[in-house]
Amino acid sequence: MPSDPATDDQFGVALASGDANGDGRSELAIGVARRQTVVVLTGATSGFGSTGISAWSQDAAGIPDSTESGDKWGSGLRFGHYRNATYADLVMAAQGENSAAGAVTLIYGSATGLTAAGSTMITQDTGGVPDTAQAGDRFGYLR
Ligand SMILES: [Ca+2]
Ligand SMILES: [Ca+2]
Repeated sequence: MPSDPATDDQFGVALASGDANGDGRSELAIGVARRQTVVVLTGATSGFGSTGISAWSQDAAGIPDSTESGDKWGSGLRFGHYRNATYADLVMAAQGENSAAGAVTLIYGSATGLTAAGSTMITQDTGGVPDTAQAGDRFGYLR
């Protein structure tokens, strides 16, 4: 596991399963919202092990925006097939982004699992999305 547990990390505040690498076995995404991190365990015939673990944040290469205290990135998680039927993609909510205006990041699945390539962040200021991002909107709040 990346990093050690600390008080109030909120490890597991959100959970989602989906087959990001198209091998028929689900990956498990775990939100660690107070660490602005999402940990993904890769499904395998032997079950989850110490390999096949990745950690995602807004500071990861190719992921939009940057990590700020209070983003609560990973406070909501969903897998879905937004691009094709084979690889499940992961949507991550950051309800605290920009003074809790909120944001949603979409990371696509691929043959090698989730990839930063093509990842995108959606807010109420994204073209075509109604309204404007305002403090406290909590866009993407899932609960
Ligand atoms: Ca899989
Ligand atoms: Ca941010």
